[in-house]
Amino acid sequence: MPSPIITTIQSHILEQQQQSGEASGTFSWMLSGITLATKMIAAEIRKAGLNDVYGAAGATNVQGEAQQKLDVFANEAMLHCLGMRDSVAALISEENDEPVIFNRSGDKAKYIIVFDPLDGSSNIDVNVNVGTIFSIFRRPDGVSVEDALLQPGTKQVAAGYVVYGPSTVFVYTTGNGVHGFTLDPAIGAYVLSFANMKMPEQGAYYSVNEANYDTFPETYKQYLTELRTGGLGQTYSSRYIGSLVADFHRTLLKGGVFLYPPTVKQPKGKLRLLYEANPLAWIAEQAGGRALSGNGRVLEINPESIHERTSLIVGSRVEVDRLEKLLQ
Ligand code: P6P
Repeated sequence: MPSPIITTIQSHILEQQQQSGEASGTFSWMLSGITLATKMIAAEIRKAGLNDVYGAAGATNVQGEAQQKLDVFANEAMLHCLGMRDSVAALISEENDEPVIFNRSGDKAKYIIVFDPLDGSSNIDVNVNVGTIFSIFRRPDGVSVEDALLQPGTKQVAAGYVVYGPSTVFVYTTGNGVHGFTLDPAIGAYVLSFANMKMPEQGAYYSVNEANYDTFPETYKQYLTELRTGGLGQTYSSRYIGSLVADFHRTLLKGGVFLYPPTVKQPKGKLRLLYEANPLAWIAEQAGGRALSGNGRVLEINPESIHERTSLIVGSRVEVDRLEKLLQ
């Protein structure tokens, strides 16, 4: 018999913001902009194939990637729902070359939100999980918006993602642990389904695009050989969905390691620091895991540009510790 007692993400966010000391109401009002936008995106994805949202939109984004129609829809949903929140000072999107800066009077516009509106969208047409990733920073008092756009991941005040899969799951942290909510389509609400998520100390999966193996730096090849030959005291299976949010979500739940090492094509790594690596790194650490860039902790990187890329190794402590030791 299902219980009628539920915890919605709205009530959970209000509790969290009281603990995190963010201004009452402002924070939850802003996060509600993200939950609304992701419900709109989920609804559109569920109809993919019936509503002419398959395929390319005919443009390319700042990354030089062909924008899918759903990329455009998702980006517009996030920009619209968040732009309406007067506590938002600026928005940075994977799909926009430049930041969207709101010249709002007074000091209310305190937050900068960076996001990838629809990560892995090339998988949409083959019905594979995709996701939205976001990260929220405060604009320090007395600092201009422009000067507050590039902050290290340690300064995040909230981070999360939504994975659009068999169910739509919203995972977030404000620094008090990691919590997951499942969208209940019957009532249109995100309902608490994973309280205080903890990443296993060690897992049974490693996740990497093996097609790039020959161009990995030697240390990464040695590491993968160790994983394959029981070097970490157990056998592993390989799982690679090719959709970062889906590969990360599995790693958060089951443990193991996801890695996107430097390659010849992307010597600095492929994944974007601000709206992919940073939010997932913070969630991993809050859940007891770790996240490295190959040159240290992801969260300590001082960004130099809003779309900069990084290598990413994220997952359980045992697996990430081992690679860190090999890299040293
Ligand atoms: P590759 C999707 O395009 C994406 O940005 C991430 O979602 C995913 O982890 C990665 O690229 C996959 O890249 O080079 O393995 O196809």
